[in-house]
Amino acid sequence: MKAAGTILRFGALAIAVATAACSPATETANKPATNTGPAPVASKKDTPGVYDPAAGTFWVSVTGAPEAKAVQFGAPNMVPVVGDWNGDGVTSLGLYQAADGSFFLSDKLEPGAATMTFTFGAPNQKPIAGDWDGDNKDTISVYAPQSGTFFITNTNAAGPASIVATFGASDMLPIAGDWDGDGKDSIGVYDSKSGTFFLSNVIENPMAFATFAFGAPNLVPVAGDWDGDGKDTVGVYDAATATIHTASENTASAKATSSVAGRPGLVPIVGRW
Ligand SMILES: [Ca+2]
Ligand SMILES: [Ca+2]
Ligand SMILES: [Ca+2]
Ligand SMILES: [Ca+2]
Repeated sequence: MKAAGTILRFGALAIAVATAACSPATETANKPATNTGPAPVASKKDTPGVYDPAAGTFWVSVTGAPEAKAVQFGAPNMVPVVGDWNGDGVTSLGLYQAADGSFFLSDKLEPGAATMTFTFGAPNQKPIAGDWDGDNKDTISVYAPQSGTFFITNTNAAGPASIVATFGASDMLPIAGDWDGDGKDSIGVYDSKSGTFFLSNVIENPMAFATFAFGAPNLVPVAGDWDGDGKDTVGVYDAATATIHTASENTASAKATSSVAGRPGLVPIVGRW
C-alpha cells in the first residue's frame, strides 16, 4: 500500500461521510467552507466516490479540494450510474430506478432535478455507462444478469438498443472501460463467486482478451483510469470495510493500491469530478 496523495484524500472523504451520518439534514453545512487550493479542474485521473442509498447522497472528491463534496440527488434507494453526459470532461450524476428501468441524469454536480429522464431496457437490469462510440460523451446502457446480455445505446434517451451482445454467464456483474486506450469504452464482466474479470475490447461479438482474478471474491467491481495513462483498469470495492483496491494493469499480476472510500455499507462510483 503506497502513501499517495489520493489515499490521504480518501481519509478525508471517510471522515466527512462519517460526520454526515450523524447529521443527515445538514448537507449544506458539510460542504467545504473554504477551498484555498487551486480552482478545481477536470482531472485526467479517475477517482472513486461513494453513493449512500439510504440518504440519496453522492460523495465525491473534487480535484483541487481535498475535502469530499456531498450532493443530494434524487430519491433514496436507487442505483447510481455516473458519466460525462455532455462531453465537458467532468463526470456528473445519474440514478437508475430498477423497478421500472428509468434513468435520471444531471450534467451538474449539484443538488437539483434531473435534466434527462427516460426509460431504457427492461426493468431490474444492471446499469452501466460509457463512451461506446468515442464522441467523448458517455451514455447509459444496461446488462441483463439473468442472460448475460448487454443492451448498448449511444443516446441518453428512450429507444431500442443499438447493440445487443451476450457476454458472460448468468449472475455476473457488468463493468465498462477503455481497456486499450483507443478512446472508446467497451465492456467487461465480473464473476463475484471467483473474483474473476473478463474484459473485451469490442462490444459487438465480444471476446475476452483478458481473464484474471483480482482481489477477494464477492466484492463490487469498478473500473477507472487510476494513473491517467488513458487506459482503464479494474478495481474492487469492499463495502464491508469501505476499502477500494485498484489494479495497476488488467492481469493476474496487477499491483493493488488500496484506500478507504466512504464508510461501510455504501456503493462505489468512479469519475473525474
Ligand atoms: Ca460532464
Ligand atoms: Ca458516446
Ligand atoms: Ca477501447
Ligand atoms: Ca490507467
